[in-house]
Amino acid sequence: MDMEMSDNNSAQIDTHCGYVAIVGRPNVGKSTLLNHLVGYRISAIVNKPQTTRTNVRGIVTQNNYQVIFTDTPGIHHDSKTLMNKTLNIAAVAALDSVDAVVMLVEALKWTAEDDLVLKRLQQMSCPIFLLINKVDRIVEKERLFSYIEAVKEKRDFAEIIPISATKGINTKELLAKLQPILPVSEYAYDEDSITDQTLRSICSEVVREQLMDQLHQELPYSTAVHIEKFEETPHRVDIDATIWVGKIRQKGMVIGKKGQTLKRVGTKARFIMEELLEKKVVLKTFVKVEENWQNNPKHLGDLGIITR
Ligand SMILES: Nc1nc2c(ncn2[C@@H]2O[C@H](COP(=O)(O)OP(=O)(O)OP(=O)(O)O)[C@@H](O)[C@H]2O)c(=O)[nH]1
Ligand SMILES: [Mg+2]
Repeated sequence: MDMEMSDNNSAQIDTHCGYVAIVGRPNVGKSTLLNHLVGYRISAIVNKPQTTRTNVRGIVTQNNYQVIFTDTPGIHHDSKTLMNKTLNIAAVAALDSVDAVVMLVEALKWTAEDDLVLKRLQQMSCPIFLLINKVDRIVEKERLFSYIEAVKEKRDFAEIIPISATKGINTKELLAKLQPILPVSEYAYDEDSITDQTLRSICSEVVREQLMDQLHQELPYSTAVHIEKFEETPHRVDIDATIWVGKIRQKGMVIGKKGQTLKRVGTKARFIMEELLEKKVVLKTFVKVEENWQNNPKHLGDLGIITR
C-alpha cells in the first residue's frame, strides 16, 4: 500500500492544506475553540481578557485535509504597555497570507472592540467566517435569529455560523465549510502533529493560566512564566518554573498567606501537566521580581512575546 501511495504522490498531489487565523476581541473563546478543534489543551484558557500572548498554531488533519489554525491574542483598544501593543501586532501579523479568517464574537453582543477587529480585516480578500460563539448560553433562541440578521449588515461574511466552543456545537460543520477553500498542497506538518508549541511552552502556559485564574484585578497581567528546567526521564518529568512579577509587593500576592496561593497554583498546574504529559511531574515554582518587564523588549523577547 505504501508503494502505491508514493507512486500516486509523485504523479499528483491529492491533499489539501491551508492556514486559518482565529481572531476576535479578548475573551470571546478563541483559545477554547482551538483546543476543542485539536483535542488537546495547547492554548491557555481563562475567563479574563488578554489571556493569549502569542500566536499558537493548532493543526487538524483529516480526510486528506490539513488545516493549520492560528490562535491569536485578542485585538483590543488598550495600548498602554509595550506588551499590549505587541499583542495587537501579533494578532494582525497572523493575518498575513492566510487562506481564511474565522472571527469570533460572543452571541448577542457586539462591542466597539468587535468593530476594531472588523476594521483590521477590512483589506482582507480571503473568505471571512463569522463564528457566533457561546450559543449554549442563549435561553431565548429567537434572539439568535435577530442577532444573525443584525451582524449580516456588518460585512459580507463567507459564512455566519453559531457555535459553542466548549460544547462542540457546530465545530464539525465549521471544518466541513473550511475544507473547500484549502488549496491543493502537500501537508505542511506531519499527519499526527497537533501544534507548533513545545511541551515546555505548553507547560509554562499551564502555570500562567492557573496564576491568572487564581489572582485578582490587575495582577494577572503583570505576571509571566519561564520554564528554567524541563527534564524528562522514562517515568517522570522535573519542571522548574519561574514566575516573574513587576513589583516587589506583587511577589507577596503571588505567594499568598503562608504560601497558600502559590501552593494552589502549583498543585493545579502539576495535575494538568500530569494529564498532558501522561507522567508523574515534579514541579518547583520560584517567584522573581523584574520591575516593568512589560515594557522591556529583552524580557518580552526571553518570554517569546516578542519574536526576535
Ligand atoms: N458558555 C461558554 N463559554 C465559553 C465558550 N467558549 C469559551 N468560553 C469561556 O470564555 C472564557 C474565555 O475563553 P478563552 O478561550 O480564553 O477566550 P480568548 O478569546 O482566547 O481570550 P484572549 O486570549 O484573552 O483573547 C473562558 O472562561 C471560556 O471557558 C462557549 O462556547 N460557551
Ligand atoms: Mg486566548
